[in-house]
Amino acid sequence: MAVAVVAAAMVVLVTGGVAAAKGGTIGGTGSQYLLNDAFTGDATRVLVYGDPEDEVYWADWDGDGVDTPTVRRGNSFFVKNDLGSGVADTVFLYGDPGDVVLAGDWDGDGDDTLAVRRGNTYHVKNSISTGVADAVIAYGDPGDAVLVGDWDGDDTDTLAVRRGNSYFVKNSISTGVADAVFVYGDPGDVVLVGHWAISLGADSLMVRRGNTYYVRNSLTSGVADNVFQYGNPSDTAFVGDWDGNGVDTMGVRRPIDPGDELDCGDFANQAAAQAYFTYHLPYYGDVARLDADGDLIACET
Ligand SMILES: [Ca+2]
Ligand SMILES: [Ca+2]
Ligand SMILES: [Ca+2]
Ligand SMILES: [Ca+2]
Repeated sequence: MAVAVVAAAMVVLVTGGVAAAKGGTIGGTGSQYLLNDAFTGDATRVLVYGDPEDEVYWADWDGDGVDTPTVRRGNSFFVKNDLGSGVADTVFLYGDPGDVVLAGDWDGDGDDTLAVRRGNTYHVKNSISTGVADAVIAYGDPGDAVLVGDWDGDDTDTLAVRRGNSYFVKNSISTGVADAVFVYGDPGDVVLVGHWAISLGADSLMVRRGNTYYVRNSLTSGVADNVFQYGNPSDTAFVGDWDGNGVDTMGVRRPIDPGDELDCGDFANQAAAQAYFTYHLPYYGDVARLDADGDLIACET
């Protein structure tokens, strides 16, 4: 892996776009997850889990090589360890309800566990259990977007902070300056972290623009090594290893298509109809045909 620059100090202060980070919550809405084991074609697995507004994390909770979802409600985590339908396999409590949490394999033993972020301090825990942190480190600034990945290929996940389109990579769970700095994409890009091919030694980035993804195979500046399209621009995208082959591929989160099942009379008031219309519009258009005159106001008469 080429190292672009060794940072003596991180002094650049640029606020980038929202980073969809490996490690953090995937964001978005909907209880349907459409996964693909390659970088082309249609979804090969469709999973429904949790509720549409749940906070969701995808990681390898049991160390079998397959990434699966966990839903967080307050400080309760509902872990699913396979990609089938059904209820949680495990429920555990962790941190405080308002904590920012990140998932990663901090100790390289194969399973992903949580770290709590408070400002620029990270309380790293190497087991899925309540109790004191195994390590507490400081990195970057409190407002930094942070990414989790195995940047050097030693099987342990560590942090990188993003400022605009600059990435400050740290290869150990320790306080200190960045081990490498590089630039990729634009400041407003959504960025995803993954291991894109067996032949690659470490994780690297892809940026998302609409439903087009620009994959870079190294932590260096330069043009994309692979460009592909997946899903719809309105989807929430995330990445993971769904078949356990060591390669991370695409998933998207999207609400379930409710079909044309409701009419204006089924809603308590116009506001409720409008909320339903607005929520589904980006994914399925006017699915319940609530906006007959096409002015984007539902059930106004
Ligand atoms: Ca797993
Ligand atoms: Ca671990
Ligand atoms: Ca590493
Ligand atoms: Ca895979």
